[in-house]
Amino acid sequence: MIEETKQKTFLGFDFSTQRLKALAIGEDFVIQHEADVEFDVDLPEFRTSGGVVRGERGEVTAPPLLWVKALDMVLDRLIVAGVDFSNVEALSGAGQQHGSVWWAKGAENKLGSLSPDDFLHTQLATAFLTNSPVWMDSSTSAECRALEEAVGGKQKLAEITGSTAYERFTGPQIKKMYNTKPRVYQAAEKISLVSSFACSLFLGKIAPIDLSDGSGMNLLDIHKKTWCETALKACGDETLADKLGEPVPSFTCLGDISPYYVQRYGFKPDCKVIAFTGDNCSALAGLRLQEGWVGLSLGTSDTLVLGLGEPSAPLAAHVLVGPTKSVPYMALLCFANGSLTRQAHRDRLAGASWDAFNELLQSTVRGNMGYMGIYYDTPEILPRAGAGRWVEDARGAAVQPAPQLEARALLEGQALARRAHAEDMNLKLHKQSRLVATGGASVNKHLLQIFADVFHAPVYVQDQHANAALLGAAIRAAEVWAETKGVQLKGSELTVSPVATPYADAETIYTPMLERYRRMIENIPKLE
Ligand code: 5FX
Repeated sequence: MIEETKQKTFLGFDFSTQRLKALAIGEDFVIQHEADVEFDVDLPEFRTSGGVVRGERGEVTAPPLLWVKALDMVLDRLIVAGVDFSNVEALSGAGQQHGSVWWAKGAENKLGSLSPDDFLHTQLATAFLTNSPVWMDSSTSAECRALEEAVGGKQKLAEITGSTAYERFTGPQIKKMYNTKPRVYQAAEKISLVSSFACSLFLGKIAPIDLSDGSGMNLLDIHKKTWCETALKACGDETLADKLGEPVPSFTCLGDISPYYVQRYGFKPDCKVIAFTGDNCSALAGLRLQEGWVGLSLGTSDTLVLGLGEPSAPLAAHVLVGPTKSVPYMALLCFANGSLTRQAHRDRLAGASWDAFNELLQSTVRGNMGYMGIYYDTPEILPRAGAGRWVEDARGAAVQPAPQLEARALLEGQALARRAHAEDMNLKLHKQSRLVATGGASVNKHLLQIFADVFHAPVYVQDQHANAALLGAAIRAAEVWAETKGVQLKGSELTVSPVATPYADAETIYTPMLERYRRMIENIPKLE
């Protein structure tokens, strides 16, 4: 008798700004199938541009029904791609961070009694009270200042919630709704994040907010892992805690998939739904980061995702509760001057060729004979400073050195900045630490070598999938499912060997340069 061996499948979804993406992996975490829906192109009836609708005063929203309809479509596309839903053991997802979904009264009932004969979007057409403010919204500056004041100042809010107040964070957004559209606020049965809203669609009831994405609201006490009463009071009224519900760890198995998907799509009745989380949190899982590791996304801007043991209270950047069991906290750091700045100086110093630029680098030594540079072509976020260029020699005198010295000064300066600010966020590098690079510039081995030396840690490249958040959603589904079942999955390591390892003397060269970098930024004019 031939025994059928069904490959266990895990699904991940990413409700991002411009599209809904879905992916299936096997027990070995290898990608089997993918599908996606692009909001502007596939759902033109919602009239979004880049997945959002822009108002006149910095308001940016998206219609939640667009996301619901996209789910109907992406599930069909997964079938066409070859996914057999009856093999899916568990699913999870990621969502753009900070956006809020305002559920109308009776919405949870609708979620719990969906008919398999009809589309989700027709059954949920009246489930939402308003368009969802999303992370690109910048209209809540007044609410931010008021929240900081109510809690006892910028520093205090950062200590409690992991971030000073930001316009796109959900607390200030809720406060604006409470002040300007009190009827929507009052009528809301529940308020979800995009991630927990998406999870609710699968669960058939309103899903709890997870602690990691919940840390992007300016409302969560990241130490106690409960809502901060003072922040809640400053952003709404006594009903807000109930509207938000109790937050749960991101690695919570929330239960079985709604019967809707069993009857309509052939999912197993016991397919597990794992709490969804924010896209950046999910990326940490997709990069398989551990405590003391660094995710390095080298794009237009450079974004670092850090695995932390303990939180810090940053006046810039964000600390979030960790999305996986092995990472108690994480940090998110964004440097505005990334690849665009690297390219502009490559063009200036070597013409439009990375090979020519890398030759310049090769003709210099590690530590650059003491030449150091800070290059901001665009105003910098970390530290907050205007555009400018500061280059000095070993004695600290301002200079304009030869092109090859500038080439190295630029890249070493960027890597030193990434390490200094990561350490300010409480990153503790240790013997097992590593950097996992993604993004366009992660193909440049010379750049990665500099990062390896400056961090004194090997650099790996995420080569399985460019979208770490999407992959992370499926991996989280697999890992949480395996833990609840007490089984070991074959899910493999990221890559077998690092693409760059630090030279033995790297620490001696770069530790003093880190101190010099700190002194240099002291003297750079800061923006408020
Ligand atoms: C992070 O704080 C952000 O606002 C963005 O990265 C969104 O999560 C993008 F979806």
